[in-house]
Amino acid sequence: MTPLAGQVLALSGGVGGAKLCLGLSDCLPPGQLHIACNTGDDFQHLGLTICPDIDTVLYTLSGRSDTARGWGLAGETWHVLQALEGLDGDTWFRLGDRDLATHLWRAGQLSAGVSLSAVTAELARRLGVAAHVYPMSDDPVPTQVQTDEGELAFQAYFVREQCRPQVRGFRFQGVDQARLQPELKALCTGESLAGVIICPSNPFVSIDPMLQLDNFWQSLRECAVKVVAVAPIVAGQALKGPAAKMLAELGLPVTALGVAEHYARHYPGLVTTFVLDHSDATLAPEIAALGMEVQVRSTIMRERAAKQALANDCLELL
Ligand code: FO1
Repeated sequence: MTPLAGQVLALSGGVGGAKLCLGLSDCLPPGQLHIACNTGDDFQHLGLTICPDIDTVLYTLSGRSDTARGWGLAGETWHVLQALEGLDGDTWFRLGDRDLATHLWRAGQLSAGVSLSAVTAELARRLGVAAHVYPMSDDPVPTQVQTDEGELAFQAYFVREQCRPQVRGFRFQGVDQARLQPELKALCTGESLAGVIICPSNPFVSIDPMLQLDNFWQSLRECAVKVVAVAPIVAGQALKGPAAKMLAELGLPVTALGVAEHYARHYPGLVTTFVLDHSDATLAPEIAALGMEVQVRSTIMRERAAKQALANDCLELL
């Protein structure tokens, strides 16, 4: 493909987003890729700041992730967790021994007053990640899941309750006061942005927290660059996580169309191009009727080559 002039911004949650980011980092020269990570999943646990989506992106881009489990590090051991169990400690959220090293290092930095942005940039450098990786904000914006059993903090819903409660809605606590990460703001207001890719991440709990922060989505729309969104639902199923269950419980079609409708309703005019999988090609006319250009591609990213191919497709669409 012809090299893109300018910077590429990807918005990513955990596993699905990180896979596309890995493909993008293979296709783009070092430094041209900027990744905004959702921090709505972040929380305090055992006195540590947990940043699941940042870590999934960093571990994936540095080749360290446990691809079977979908989170944490490959070759992990669990001695600390077992010892904690012996102390009757909180073990519902599992931190492996190697992952704990990341968390202890981050805790030290944060308690010394270093911002989450700076900690993330330094961690990326130490792990050998060339892409710029940013938290969406240095201010906490913890996602609260409104369910038939009341409001639950995101990880209580996701891990402790295994996404079992019925979802009614979401609240991004502090989103009205939080400021967008400064380098992301600069990307939106400068001249260098070539395009935006909304990764195939959960629209409700990975992408919405970012877009609703500090007028981010309006700023992106005003950049007048292409915004390519990749559907996280293929043939009515989320490849990972509760996106399909959430669509159903919120009364939206459990298809790529449901995701496109969500983006069109909440962020009118933002998504210029919607990418869906070949198996969903029949949805193209209905999605096009929402005012988006529709492109049909292979969106399942099992092998490295499939990640690179989808990344290349997205870059060509920019
Ligand atoms: N997910 C689980 O299902 N169970 C866990 O015990 C768990 C621990 C964990 C530790 C560190 C980390 O970075 C992620 C972890 N995750 C765990 C994944 C995480 O809860 C979710 O994948 C994301 O928040 C959703 O993107």
